[in-house]
Amino acid sequence: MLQKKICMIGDFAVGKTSLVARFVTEGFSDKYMTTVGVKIDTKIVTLTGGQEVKLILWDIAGNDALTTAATSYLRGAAGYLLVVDGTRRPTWESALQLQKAVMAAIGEKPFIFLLNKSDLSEQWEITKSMVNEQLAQGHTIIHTSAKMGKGVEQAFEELAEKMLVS
Ligand code: G3D
Ligand code: MG
Repeated sequence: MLQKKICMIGDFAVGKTSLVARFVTEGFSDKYMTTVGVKIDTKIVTLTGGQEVKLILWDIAGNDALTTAATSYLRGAAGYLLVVDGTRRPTWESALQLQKAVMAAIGEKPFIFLLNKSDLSEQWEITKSMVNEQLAQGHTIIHTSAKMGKGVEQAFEELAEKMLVS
């Protein structure tokens, strides 16, 4: 079966681990911790054309010194999810910086911005114009809530589709 590595990218506490946990517990999951501070989950998804692909999900474990833009973490990734905490605007600025850093490290690969914690709409700090600026550049943005399970499956599946056509 086709296998594709996906990296979770973004600041501390934006919800990377929660998104992976939400996604993989809806199906079968293998999980193991490497010695390098990375947690790896796998999940098989079926794409719209019926093709199956095994997603290998890489997530930084705990408060290791390793950062999500580290080359050792990114190596071999077919795509990545840039996670933003919608209630903390600096995490959005971070994601934009990280996207440039990741592209410099591994070249142009499919990615999607996730505006996570969409259930906390009263504390929302991401404006429409910030979103529109990215959309105008052809980037994909999906609102997610790891807490409510909203948009999570869509996010991983849409990235999988992008990786297979690229
Ligand atoms: P990280 O892996 O990016 O560091 P985590 O982030 O997945 O550990 O999440 C950080 C905190 O945000 C956690 O809270 C988690 O429960 C919370 N969180 C993650 N996703 C959502 C979401 O969609 N909505 C809300 N309301 N909270 C979310 P704690 O308190 O456990 O540290
Ligand atoms: Mg984490």
